[in-house]
Amino acid sequence: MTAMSLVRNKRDRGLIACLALALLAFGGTTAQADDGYRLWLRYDSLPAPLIRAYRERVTSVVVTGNSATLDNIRTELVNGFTGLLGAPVPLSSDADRDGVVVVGTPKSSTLIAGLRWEAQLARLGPEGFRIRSLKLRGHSLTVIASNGEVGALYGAFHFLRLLQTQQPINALDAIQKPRLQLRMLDHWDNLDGTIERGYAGRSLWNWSALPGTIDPRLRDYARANASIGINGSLLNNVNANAQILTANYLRKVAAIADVFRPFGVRVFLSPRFSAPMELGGLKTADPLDAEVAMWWRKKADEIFKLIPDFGGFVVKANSEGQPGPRTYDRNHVDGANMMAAALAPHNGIVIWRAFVYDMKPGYDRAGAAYENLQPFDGKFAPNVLLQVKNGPIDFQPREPFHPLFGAMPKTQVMPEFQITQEYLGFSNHLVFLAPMWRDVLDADTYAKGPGSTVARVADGSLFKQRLTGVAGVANTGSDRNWTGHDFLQANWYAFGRLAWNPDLPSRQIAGEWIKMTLTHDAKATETIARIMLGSREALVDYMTPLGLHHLMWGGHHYGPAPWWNTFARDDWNPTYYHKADTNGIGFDRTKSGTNTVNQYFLPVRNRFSDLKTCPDKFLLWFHHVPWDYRMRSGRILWDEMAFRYQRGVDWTRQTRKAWDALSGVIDAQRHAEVAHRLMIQERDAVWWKDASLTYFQTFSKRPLPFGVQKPERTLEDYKRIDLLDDLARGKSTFDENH
Ligand code: GCW
Repeated sequence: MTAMSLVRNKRDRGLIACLALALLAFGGTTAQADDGYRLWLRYDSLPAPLIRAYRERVTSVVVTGNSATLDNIRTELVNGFTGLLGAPVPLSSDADRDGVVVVGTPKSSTLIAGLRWEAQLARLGPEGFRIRSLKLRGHSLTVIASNGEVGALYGAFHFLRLLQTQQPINALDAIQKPRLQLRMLDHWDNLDGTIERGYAGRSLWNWSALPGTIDPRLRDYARANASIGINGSLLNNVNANAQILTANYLRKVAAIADVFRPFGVRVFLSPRFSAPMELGGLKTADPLDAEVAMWWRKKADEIFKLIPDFGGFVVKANSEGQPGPRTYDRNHVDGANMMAAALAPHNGIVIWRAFVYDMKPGYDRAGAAYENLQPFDGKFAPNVLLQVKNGPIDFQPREPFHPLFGAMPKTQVMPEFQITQEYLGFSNHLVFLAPMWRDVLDADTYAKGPGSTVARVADGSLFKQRLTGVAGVANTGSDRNWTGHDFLQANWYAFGRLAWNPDLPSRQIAGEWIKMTLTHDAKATETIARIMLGSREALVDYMTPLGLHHLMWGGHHYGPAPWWNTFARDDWNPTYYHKADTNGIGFDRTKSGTNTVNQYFLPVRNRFSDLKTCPDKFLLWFHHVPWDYRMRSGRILWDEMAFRYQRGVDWTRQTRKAWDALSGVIDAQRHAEVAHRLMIQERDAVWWKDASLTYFQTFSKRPLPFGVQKPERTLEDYKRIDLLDDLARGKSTFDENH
């Protein structure tokens, strides 16, 4: 009994092969094959009527001045316009005719200096920009200006996006400024080229070839980030190897930083807390030891000498076996502030992770970070940010917002999202994550009364936070299309867009991405947007409905294993999280249980605590509920759960059909790739539903309600499926012949 034999795989594989062949034969008329490498920066030519309209407004590009960033702007605009408008758009030196696009800063461009926009540009900062259509000396121009060259680059990408998404450009008057200062991708990349929780190939950093050989792909990575405003990149795993701080590796890091700099991306590193012992030969890494502090100061000096704009450290300490200050009976503030003091003279920062939990008898992991960190509010140095995961457990398909948001008014807090899909079907499942992040950003903490949303905590407006930021654990890798599944490029894109403006609606982000990446066909765009916007709820339905969480196979976290109870650490076992018994199911976090619901402000606390007001989506997160409990839908809990699992499966089937119908619209290569992964997604959804319901049924002892398909296997069969072999071999999809 194997995973693949769970589905009618042969028939499905045959179907997809036929489809791919048919598309290869006939697809040439509609769309060329595409390997996805170009992401959302494709610049294929627009429809003829639009080209005619845009050409009046885009006749040449004027970017004066010399710098690597200005070079990037020139290249991007010339390539972009030429591609989109189907004929060369040249560079010129003067704005002496209609349709010239002028880009730069008051320093780089005398034309821009002459506009006297200083006051406004100053308010927008070095990354903000203004775009205006105006008349100058009788000519119609478009001016893209910023106080900083990177801001001008962001403006150039913004303007290109207007064309890519077919917006009007003749009467522009737009200003934009990023709402969050640090917009970071965190790479959990190991020095041996593997990526922890990475599902799209190997690390993009080729450490053994650096610094001598620079993979051109590094530039493309930085460029893609700049196009969506991402300005920071943590290069190594937070489960850190001390070697990254050796002189040898720092030279390699500096070479990467040189490539990223002209795109406005600064590098960060994750230091191992015990590095003074491992690299410096000290007897301790005690943060209050003078020699230790001195070692870090010298290390910081060394780094900044090589990389003057180095961002700083991201630290995982005393978490999941990592060393930290508590190893020496010190606390998190002692550790963070010691490192902050080393970086402060160079304007570097420390991002201290709040992902800290210990195991005590009868303890609730969901309350751990709050218990560990909240008492230190107001104690962290001014160049420290506390990085808090979106939810209190660990990047589950659905969690309520983390109770630390709003609870540390005197601490600079930044959210951490996971773009890579550790718990969400790896790179095999199509799930658009913007709606999930929106849920968290829009969640009202009530920390200062109504309207105290997580977005307002993050952007600093709620507590006048000086440094702000957001991090996303990257889903990129060496796969040709960067993210394994073509659709998961949308999550990289969405992360950048939300980091720039945490109020952007998911629908808008999806719409932009589809038009830039897949198609302009109106009907197809609508279908694809519908798929993307419904995908997260569907995944929650077929994996962990009604507030269930952490039911994944131990270790690799791919398939269902709600029965799993063999880890020595209780809180790594799914049984710890669902607590199913013959009476019911769910984790009681109210007064009658662990009472960690108490960490939320009123009235959120009461809303979650009361069974009557707790939203269905969080029901089993906060409550242990009897199987025959009457739900809002009128169904009893068991039936509702089964119904939701089925609904998730149904979605995957409908989605496959809808995608198949787009075969003439999307290029053959990406269409077939996506179709293949949707087949896997359906297979997995069925597997999740059947394994979970079969297992939970041993407690509920109730029949499946009408309309829910019967599982084909026994519980013992489901328990025997073991994917460890495939995953250990580094495959991002199952072996077809497993
Ligand atoms: O989600 C868990 C992952 C670990 C990860 C950890 C963390 C980098 O299973 O692989 O380690 O979170 O965020 O530190």
